[in-house]
Amino acid sequence: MNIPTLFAPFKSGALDLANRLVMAPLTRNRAGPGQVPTDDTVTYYRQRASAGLIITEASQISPMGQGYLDTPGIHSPEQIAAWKRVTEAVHAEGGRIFIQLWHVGRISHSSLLPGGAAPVAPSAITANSKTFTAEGFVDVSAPRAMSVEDIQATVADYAQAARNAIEAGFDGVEVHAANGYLIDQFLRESSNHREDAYGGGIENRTRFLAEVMDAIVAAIGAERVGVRFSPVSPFNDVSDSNPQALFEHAIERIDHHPLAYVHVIEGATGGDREIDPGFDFAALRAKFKGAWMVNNGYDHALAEARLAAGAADLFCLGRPFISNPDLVRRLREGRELNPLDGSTLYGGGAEGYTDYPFLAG
Ligand code: 8OZ
Repeated sequence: MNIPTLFAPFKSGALDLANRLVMAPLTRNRAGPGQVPTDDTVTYYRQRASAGLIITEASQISPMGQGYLDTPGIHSPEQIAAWKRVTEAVHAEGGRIFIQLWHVGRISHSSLLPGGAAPVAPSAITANSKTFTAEGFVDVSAPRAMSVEDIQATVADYAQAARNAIEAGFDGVEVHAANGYLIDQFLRESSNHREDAYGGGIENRTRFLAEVMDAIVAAIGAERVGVRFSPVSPFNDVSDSNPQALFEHAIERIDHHPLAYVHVIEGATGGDREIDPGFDFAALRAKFKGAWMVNNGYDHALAEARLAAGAADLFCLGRPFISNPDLVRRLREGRELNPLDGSTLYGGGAEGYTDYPFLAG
């Protein structure tokens, strides 16, 4: 029997990866003025290029898509030029890199938005959630409900951001449809009370997702597009009475495109994997033809076990990639991992970003 290992190459569609370990998208709040990636960002991603695939930190598609201090964008010429240096550095090391396309919707604060604007959302419902601004952690601002024209303009912003990503040299894009941000706000009952074609039943609540995916696929081709869901996560104050039906329909609706992958957060984001034991991830996967990527609390043993069981193709690790630039080698050789310094996750400079040590030799 030929049991695949995490350390063997993975090929599917346009994905051609050196191994099955993926660096998760990780918000680090270290962009420079103009929300532009810095020299340290280039170094940080270059150091981690031995991941089979890097998914960048969430990067806003437009100024209105920003929700936290100092997160990078992929909408201005300066941002595109800076990301180009990142992709060149990763490619020079033989790595692959997708950028995560992000619109936060209502998870934002007016102080971060153009002209002090209110955040936008499917409905004018304030999230019980906090964000990080120049003043520290604060409650998110009250959003205004998007008009149909706002929705159409935002779909166009996603497509343009995807084109920008290709111009910047990315191997593809991951659409962030998880964690209670804009697309997830449209999907879930708790945040979407619209009475038009974008709200109500599952067919309508999945419409915005489908339009975003269609527009991005038309812009850059399906094989370069992945999407991330967190079907049972309550993160950022979203919930739904029937996530199984909702997310199965979401996948049915986009699976006609030969997408690069679907990426799911199993359980609560950054927390309990078993938050909803009734949710059937295998049934969700059965709706999708392409590569299946999983995330949440994986270590080497759990990833190998789930790979051997055929439960997933690609395994995302987050925090271990922050503190171990050479994580793939450490796992392959069974070496000890550097501990994570939780105090340097968000914001700051090189400390806790580019100064975690590699193994010698
Ligand atoms: C942590 C802090 C800020 C944002 C997510 C983009 O949860 C995030 C995020 C995580 O997807």
